Amino acid sequence: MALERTLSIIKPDAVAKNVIGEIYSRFEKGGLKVVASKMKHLSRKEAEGFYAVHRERPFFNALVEFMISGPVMIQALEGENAIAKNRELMGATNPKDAAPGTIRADFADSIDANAVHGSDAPETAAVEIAYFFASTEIFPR
Ligand code: RTP
Ligand code: MG
Repeated sequence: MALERTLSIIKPDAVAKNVIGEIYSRFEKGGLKVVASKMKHLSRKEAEGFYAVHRERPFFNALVEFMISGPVMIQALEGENAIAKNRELMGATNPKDAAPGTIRADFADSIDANAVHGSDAPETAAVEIAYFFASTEIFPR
């Protein structure tokens, strides 16, 4: 098992539903520690930069519009196999396919408004954490 960090975003739909605490509780019960955290209303430029890998995908514009539609809660999570663990807690991208008890099954409305983001690999996790947090804003315990 590897001690990892991953970047998590509670998307505008879930922030609007007032379930930040419920989602943090899932992280904590799943053995993940919140080691950095900030609420932010992303600019278009920030959202486009964050999702640059998806720039050529047909859903890119809709994704950016959605991500700037309201404030998001951004956190770095740390724990054993944190990247896979977070994605297990999140459930499938489309909430229709998400396993019962996962964050997306319980809080997401659609593949667009799907409540949370989680990094998908160690390389992307490192880039995504650095995109939002300076090293002085990360507090491992
Ligand atoms: P995320 O990056 O947000 O953690 O989600 P993911 O890995 O499960 O999904 P990814 O393939 O990276 O896609 C990023 C986000 O784009 C939206 N999406 N829409 N309409 C579509 O076909 C479609 N496919 C993806 C989702 O909001 C997804 O979370
Ligand atoms: Mg992804």
